[in-house]
Amino acid sequence: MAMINAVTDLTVEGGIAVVTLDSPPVNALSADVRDGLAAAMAAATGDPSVKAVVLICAGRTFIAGADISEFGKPARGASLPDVQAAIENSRKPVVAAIHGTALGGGLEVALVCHYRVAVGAAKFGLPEVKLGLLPGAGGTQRLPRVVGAAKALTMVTTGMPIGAKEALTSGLVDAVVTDLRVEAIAFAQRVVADDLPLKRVRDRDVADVTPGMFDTYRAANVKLFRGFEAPEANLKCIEAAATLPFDDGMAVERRLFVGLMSGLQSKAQRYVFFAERMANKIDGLDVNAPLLPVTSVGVVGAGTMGGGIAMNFLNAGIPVTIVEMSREALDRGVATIRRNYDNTAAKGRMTVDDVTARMALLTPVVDLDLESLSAADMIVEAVFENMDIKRQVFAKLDRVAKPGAIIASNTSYLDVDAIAAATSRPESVLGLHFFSPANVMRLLEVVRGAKTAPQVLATAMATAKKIGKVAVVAGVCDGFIGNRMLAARQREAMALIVEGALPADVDRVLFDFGFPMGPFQMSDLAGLDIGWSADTSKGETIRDRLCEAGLRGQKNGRGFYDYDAQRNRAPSPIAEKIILDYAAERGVNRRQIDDAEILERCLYPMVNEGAKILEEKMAQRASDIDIVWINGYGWPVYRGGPMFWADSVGLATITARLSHYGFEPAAMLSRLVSESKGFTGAV
Ligand code: 3H9
Repeated sequence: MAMINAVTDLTVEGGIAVVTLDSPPVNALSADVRDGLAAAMAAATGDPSVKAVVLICAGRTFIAGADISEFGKPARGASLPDVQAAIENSRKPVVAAIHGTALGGGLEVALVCHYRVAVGAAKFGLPEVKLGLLPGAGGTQRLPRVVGAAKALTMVTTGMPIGAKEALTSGLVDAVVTDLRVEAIAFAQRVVADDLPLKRVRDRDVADVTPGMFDTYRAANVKLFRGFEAPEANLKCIEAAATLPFDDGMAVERRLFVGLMSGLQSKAQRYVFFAERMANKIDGLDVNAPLLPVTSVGVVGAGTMGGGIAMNFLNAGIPVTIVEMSREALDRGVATIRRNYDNTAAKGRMTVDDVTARMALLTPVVDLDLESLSAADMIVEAVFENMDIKRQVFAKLDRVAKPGAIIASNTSYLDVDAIAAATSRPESVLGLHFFSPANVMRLLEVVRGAKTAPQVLATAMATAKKIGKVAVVAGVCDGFIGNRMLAARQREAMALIVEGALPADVDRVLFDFGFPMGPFQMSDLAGLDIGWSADTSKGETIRDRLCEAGLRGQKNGRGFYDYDAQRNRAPSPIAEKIILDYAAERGVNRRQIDDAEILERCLYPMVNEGAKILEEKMAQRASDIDIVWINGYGWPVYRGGPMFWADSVGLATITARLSHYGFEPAAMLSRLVSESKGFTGAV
């Protein structure tokens, strides 16, 4: 065995040079890997005893892409195109041996090999679009020459990978094997023995091109691609592959790649990639400390939230006992879970057997004393959002839960320390704030109480990862990270409609910014009467008056908007009159409010609140706040989250505009401005 460099080995076995890359964690194409590959190819092609080359990776995966952490830094090491040319133009056949995920630059390296073999669990994709990019190493020109224009178009614009079976039928791999190394070497020997041709993908034609296919695809995905620059650039590259000679297509790819790479959207999306992984890390916690077991879970409450929470654990194969106070509520909750699974199965996204297996993991119990939860490792309370009720539940749980069990509340804004104080073991208590629908939304705020034990927190974070959530640690404060900042936005949105804007103006501005909907559409969707009661309503707020007038939001087709049977909306004249009357009673001289003011007044106070959250150490880092807003509230990922976005706008501008509108800028904002720094250091 010859060591080429720290991450590359070369052995020659039976006339086949086996080049092994070993650069944990994911064999990304760092300068070392590129250098190693270049040197290994030179050594293999220069060695007369070598008849063919196998390129394989050690560790958990084949090359998972370019090394994203190198982007934006000065270039060093061998260039990727040179390495690819050395492989593609080699007179000796090169076989890629693929396991794990061949993604991005990894697949682009595989595509310059003459043959590809893979294990059955391997995945293949060009996910650059998720980083606001396009495959910049020939992927957009070579992939359609192998799998056809239509499949390549879907793969590059969605970034979704395909499995080995599909890769085999579409010609992306030549064989699916079991013992990768052994069978890849045997494959290479066969290529040599049978004198099979050196198949260069670049020499093939693009199949599957139909007239108008690009315009049709563009039109069909308007909603999905709204606001993003990268999907259209990816589409243009596949169009170029379908219509231009290879080298001209490569030139189009390069030009569009460079444009995206230097733009703010890709910078934001690359930042989010690392921010998401960073969010799972807890400052000051020993990563090697043992975790508590979570092999069974209890859920208190089978309402919408409780049912959705239970599904997360069932999906991960963890048995759940779900308790309710009445048979009727329990049956309704279980039926909803079952219906959700049945719907998923009907769409072909899970099998009927999967549904049966998941339902078999669920034990529904009518249990006032909660004693059926005595064996659970983790218990999540999801009862009505009321402190007295929550404290009663926690006092009961304290009596029945086994020692060491984690006891969590799904509260969305209540004081987790006050809830923990209802038990004799506040160290075992924390908040797990799931977002609705809890089985769909990726975000989980993990609320660390004053007395929560580090091991309990670490176990909750690990469990969150296991059930597929993006977890962010929050401190105990009103609304935690997400709802606290949302409240700042809601206050301003309401003020704006009193001062002169209409709900549809505010919603339009925020939709155009990139949110899936504006605040008033969101209120209508959630229901205007949440937390409202006819008995206590005093008509003091616009919301009170809307509810008193029978407007409830989407659920009765009347809210800030009127809705028809297809949920098409039109601004409600009743709501508008209520707003105008309300303003008139307060002597407000309504004025024309422009879009810039709407945007600034909705978003800058959120940034200000985010700064206070950081000052108070309620979030560990600015990027955690961004992860909350992207995954829980529809903040457009291409704008990087509120704190990244604030940096891109400029904190001096934001501070000045906050003062202009009468807000007191957070001390942290003023400090950062005086130090010429940003929140994230990423812009
Ligand atoms: C590209 O290829 C451009 C090209 O077209 C050509 C340009 C000329 N770079 O996700 P995990 C780190 S663009 C650097 O937790 P998993 C990650 O930060 C790239 N680092 O593991 C983490 O570090 P830490 C196209 C990377 O098992 C650790 O690896 N490729 C990269 O859940 C583990 O990651 C992609 O977009 C990278 N490319 O998932 C693929 N990838 O431990 C991006 C990972 O310090 N990667 N890291 O937090 C993934 O999708 C997943 O990481 C993968 C593994 C599926 C591979």
